[in-house]
Amino acid sequence: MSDTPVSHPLALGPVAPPASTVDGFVQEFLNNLNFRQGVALSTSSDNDRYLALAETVRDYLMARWLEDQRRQHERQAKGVCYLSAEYLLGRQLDNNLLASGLNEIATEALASCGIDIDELRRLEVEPGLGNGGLGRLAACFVDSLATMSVPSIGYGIRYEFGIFRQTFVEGQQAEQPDQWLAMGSPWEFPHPEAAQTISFGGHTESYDDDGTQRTRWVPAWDVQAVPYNYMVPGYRNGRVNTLRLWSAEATNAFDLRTFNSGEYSEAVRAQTFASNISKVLYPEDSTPQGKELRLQQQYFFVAASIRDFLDRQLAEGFDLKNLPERVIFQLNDTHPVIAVPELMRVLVDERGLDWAEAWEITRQCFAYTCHTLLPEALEVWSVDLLGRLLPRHLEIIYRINEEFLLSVREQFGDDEMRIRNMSIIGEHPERSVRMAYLATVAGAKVNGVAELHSQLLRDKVLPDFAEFFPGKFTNVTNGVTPRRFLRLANPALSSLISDTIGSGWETDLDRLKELEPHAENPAFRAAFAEVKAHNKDRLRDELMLRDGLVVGEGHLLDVMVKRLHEYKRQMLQVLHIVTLYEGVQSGRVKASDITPRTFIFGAKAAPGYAMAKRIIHLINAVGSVVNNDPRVEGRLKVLFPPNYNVTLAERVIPAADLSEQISLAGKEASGTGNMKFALNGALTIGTDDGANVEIRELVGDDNFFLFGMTEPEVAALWAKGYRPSEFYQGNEDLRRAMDLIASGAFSGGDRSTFEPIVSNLLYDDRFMVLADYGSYLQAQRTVDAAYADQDAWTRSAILNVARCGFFSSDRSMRDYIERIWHTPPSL
Ligand code: GL2
Repeated sequence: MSDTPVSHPLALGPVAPPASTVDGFVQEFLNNLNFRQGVALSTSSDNDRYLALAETVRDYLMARWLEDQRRQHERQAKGVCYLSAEYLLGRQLDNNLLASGLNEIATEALASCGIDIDELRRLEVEPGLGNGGLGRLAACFVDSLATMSVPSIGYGIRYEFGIFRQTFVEGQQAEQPDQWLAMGSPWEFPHPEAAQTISFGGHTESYDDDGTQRTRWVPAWDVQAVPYNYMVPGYRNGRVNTLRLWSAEATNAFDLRTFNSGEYSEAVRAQTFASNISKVLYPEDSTPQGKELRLQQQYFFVAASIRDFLDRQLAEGFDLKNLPERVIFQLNDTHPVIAVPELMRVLVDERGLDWAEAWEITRQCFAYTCHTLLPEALEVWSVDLLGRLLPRHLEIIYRINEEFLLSVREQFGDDEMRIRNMSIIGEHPERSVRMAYLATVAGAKVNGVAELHSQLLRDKVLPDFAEFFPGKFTNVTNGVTPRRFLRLANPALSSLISDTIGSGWETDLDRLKELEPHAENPAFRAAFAEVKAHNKDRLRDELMLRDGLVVGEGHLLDVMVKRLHEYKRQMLQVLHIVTLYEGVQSGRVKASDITPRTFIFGAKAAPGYAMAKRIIHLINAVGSVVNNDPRVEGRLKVLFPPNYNVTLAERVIPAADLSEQISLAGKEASGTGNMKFALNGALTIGTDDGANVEIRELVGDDNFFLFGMTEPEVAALWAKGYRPSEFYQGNEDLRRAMDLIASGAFSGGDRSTFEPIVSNLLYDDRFMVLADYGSYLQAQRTVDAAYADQDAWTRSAILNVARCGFFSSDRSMRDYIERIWHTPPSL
């Protein structure tokens, strides 16, 4: 920055946004088309137009964004730094038009230029920088924080390739790279001048600092972390928060001397190596892979974020002892937990605080959210790898552990078993750092993501810690943003709601309660049913256009969309479908007696997860047989559009009648799809798992199809010894369905194709599909009966909407603020 005094009145700011009129919008749009894209309207491509439109929306938000950044820096109010390796954002244009209230103006403005805005909306490739629920939750949270004017920054990684694009080749999943940046990304602002240098490897050494023995880290190599800023507009409140995603680049672009001497690939080696760090999102969902590059990604983004916060967000001369009054770093799962030793390192080695002071600060500045119950999903890093990549951090972790175990001994005596169980360092199968334990020891609070999950976390996953740290454990039930998943995804229902209870529910979702009395009004029920029919038509058009798939007319729409995971039990639904089909093809059941249903699946499998990929293959195989067998008379359809993502979710969810939430009790931490469906008026068929429990409590048993074992029943059956083949023997429908799959009926007579699925269910069945099959089928029959009374069904659907306001992510944010962050909104 130069020291030349500012004299021009315009330069004194704040900057003025373009006029909020159709003319103002047209002017700005054409400016962008001409001056940024370098094209005339008459010669512009659709992509030029999309980019210019996005830039125009941005321009309207810019003044507020700059102002909010300035204000936050000036006020230094306590804020949240949300550290998350994933943000599954979904399309930005729609959301930003909605948030800024520019929808009508923009539509009219573009129409006056001869452009249909809806065609441009379709061009946006959504940034898929996340795997599933966890990443989408982070995106909902930053939306809510902006809407509630909470000072906050989301920090993460700008993956060059997000979650892979899924296609099916002969029914089997194939993965293509997700080139979301190929056509340019108008929503990001790179700031290479604010890059941070992030180091790796090397060794540590102690030295004498004026009589004090200190340690320093002598790293072996480093990379540049370049921030890319994204706007996060609040919903019509004029607030614009920041999402800052880091991209890795080489420190010295490349070695020109080596290049000149002809060793081209050697010369760009460092560049390649560095940019690999943010190259691609790991596509494993819930199960960590323990790869070195993954740890590099994690350290890379948290180190850059902490540095960014300390160097650029704090006022000059800020006393670090007051850090807990200024910030809370929320750890979204264990992925960012290496931030704990990093902050310690910065405070002790770089800022010269003594250990005890630094620890006092650190343990108040972090809080940890756990998102799983699967023991194999709790991340651990081998000491060997961590020590090689981050030698100083390993030393710090050892010391944190030493002091922690000392205090455990003080309280519990020399109970070696307990000490071993609580140690941050595990010994088997190899010496490793248990990141969830580190987060629990360091975090001011630890939360689960639904009531049941938080309780199991306390009682089963971390019981020793819960006893040692009373008061540290809490719950915050997940939520979803009503802006994207109701207002944007379901315009017809949104209009009906606003016409009935007025506007304002978008930011005060409890107001949906006011719909409840209208469930008794036949005219309202008719209008609600019409909305559902309209949404089904929209989905029918979309799936035809996108994939050439045909949704059955007048069918019950039964939807299961989520990652493919054995614990989520897509296989239960497959067995249900095969049971229905087996009845018809064997002639025992008349097709005309079956409730017409279209089953929709959407699911990606981690590329290395063989069983999940087999299940995808089976679903497609069942679909192609069932959909083409004339005996079925078109009454059953199985559709599996590939590449399920946020954009498709926005079309599928509002159209659904039935939401499948059928995980084995005790395995799904929360689920968030379950909330989106209920809010859009689908009835749930589900187990007592995750947030299903809370959904059922709120909507009432009459409006929810419950089935399956409870978590204690699951535990008891395990303890007793689970033999799935007994369930197979004991249930004729199940036997017939399994036998039909095993016979090769869905694999052209080849019995080997799906044999691994069948034998896994018969002899292992970790997630107790066979044990819950009978109860699931029974519940599905109840669904059929309930659906026969359309009016009663609609009434239940309305009550689902009216009673699920609790699941707004705004409420989740209020809970975080009250129970964990203590950060008031700053207007
Ligand atoms: C998950 C849980 O599996 C899911 O139940 C939960 O709703 C989300 C958000 O809290 O987190 N954990 C996880 O690793 N992924 C999830 O979706 N990927």
